[in-house]
Amino acid sequence: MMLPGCFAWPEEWAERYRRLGCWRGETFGAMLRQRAAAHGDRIAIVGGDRRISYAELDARADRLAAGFRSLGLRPGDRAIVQLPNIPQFFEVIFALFRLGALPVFSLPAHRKSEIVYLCEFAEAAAYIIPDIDAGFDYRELADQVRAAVPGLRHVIVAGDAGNYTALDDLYDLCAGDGLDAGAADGIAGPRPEDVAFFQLSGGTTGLPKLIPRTHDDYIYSLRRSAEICRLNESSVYLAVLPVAHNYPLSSPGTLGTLYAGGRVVLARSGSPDIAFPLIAQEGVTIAAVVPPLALIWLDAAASRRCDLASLKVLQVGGAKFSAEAAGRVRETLGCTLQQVYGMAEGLVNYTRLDDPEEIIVNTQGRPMSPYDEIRLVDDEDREVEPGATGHLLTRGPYTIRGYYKAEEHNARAFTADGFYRTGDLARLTPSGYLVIEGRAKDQINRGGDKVAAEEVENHLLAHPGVHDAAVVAMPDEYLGERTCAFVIPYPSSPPTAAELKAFLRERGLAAYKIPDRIEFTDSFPKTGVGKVSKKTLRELIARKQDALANRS
Ligand code: J2J
Repeated sequence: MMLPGCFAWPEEWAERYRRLGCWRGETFGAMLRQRAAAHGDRIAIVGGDRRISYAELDARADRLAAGFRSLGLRPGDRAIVQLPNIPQFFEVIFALFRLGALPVFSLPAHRKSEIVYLCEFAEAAAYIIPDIDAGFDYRELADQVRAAVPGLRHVIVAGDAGNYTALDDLYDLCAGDGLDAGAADGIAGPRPEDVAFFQLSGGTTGLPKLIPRTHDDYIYSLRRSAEICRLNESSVYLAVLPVAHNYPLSSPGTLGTLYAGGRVVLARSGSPDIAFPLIAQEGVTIAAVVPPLALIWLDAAASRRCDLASLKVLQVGGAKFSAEAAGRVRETLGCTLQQVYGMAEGLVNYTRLDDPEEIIVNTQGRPMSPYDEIRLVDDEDREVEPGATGHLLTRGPYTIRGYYKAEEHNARAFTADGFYRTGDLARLTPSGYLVIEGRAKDQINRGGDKVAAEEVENHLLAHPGVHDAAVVAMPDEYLGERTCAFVIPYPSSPPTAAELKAFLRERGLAAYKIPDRIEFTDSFPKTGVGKVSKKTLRELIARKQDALANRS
């Protein structure tokens, strides 16, 4: 039975995806076991001064799974995993997979507001964190989360645990009691069709949605991604983006690299000072970045001596990469650019490595699976003319059929026949490649970090001096977009912009969601039917910025 609150694929579709060979009945636990059998001594993960072989990763995942079980974690339990790019991330998630407990992947930037919500909504049994990362003490965050969520049973800390449970101690809690692919002590391991974990949606609503991904569907996406990116045992993948995010996790990402028996190199930051020496030392063959980071790499490579000879593929995705910058990648970095347009809900598109340069530079790729279905429709869900821009809808062997416990939202986010409404505006080239032309969803894409306007608006509305708020994207040369909040204050107690930002921080909102700019106004422009016209607000702020830029 599917976890309550999760939508399974209708049985005839599940059968079809099995018959077509997409879903092959694999699980993450078994996948690691097989890779350890085939490549035991090869290095799977490099992070800091640790080099972990496949055999070691497999054994440590077993020991940790047994430790989690001794602690009281059970199959089906949810664990919020908020770890940075450290090797323990992989030991933790494979241990949870083996146990059949479900990671909920949060980002290192999330704070009290996001984590409390996730713990409550997912009814989490455990919260797994580092001690201190990037100068932030996650144990203090855990103190606040514990106070707000009494149901949270365990806080597990990688590093100095303080008052909490040390991750390190769990490896030896039951020496010798490894979990044999999850089957020990009557615990049946998860089945391939079971939900393996939850990803977070970029979000368009007040609260982020949880995306249930099954072993079968996700492993299919890893296999296809690894094929398209031509990964094999000699591939070395550099992870600079936060590894919990769907893109560096699966496109092909760290898990796709492990699927192919390659090596994952973890970087704590994407800065060229850290990433470039790692590329040279470890012989990195493929790396994945977001557009703002690609721009930094292009500038750095053009202005300094660096040895990037091993790098064959630079993937750029998460937000639109300008054709101008895309055109500079091959010459400046000496590697092939691969554009990646994907989403945690499923559908991922790649330009292929041997595509003509014109396609690589100007498109966001084509679907990775021949069984991905794409529809481009107008506001009334009618197919648009060939070549015209429309709302992109999709359905396929690794695209979810519904968010977790979100019946009402699902009715809007999916069509009756199971297509996901991506919220993106796209057109198809005659050769079947997608070009992303914009977005219809109420979201700001801040250089790959997604900000749901409504979530920020709700926090602003909680301030006693705010009568109304509307959050929109404003163009930004570097990040593509930044966030601007238009605020109608109460005349009796108008807050300042600095006060509002401090207020949002105080409420525990992740830093990337704090508006970059706040504009006070006494009314909002309206659409014909009387709704706030965000289009007009976007145009207003873009004009203001233009005027500013021209003055300086
Ligand atoms: C324009 N917009 C893009 C691109 C994502 C691979 C790659 C990215 C993600 C991701 C992912 C874009 N050009 N190249 O999960 O596996 C915007 C779209 C999309 C949304 C999804 C993967 N690549 N986008 O970014 O769930 O608006 O996944 O719907 O975070 O990012 O965001 P997210």
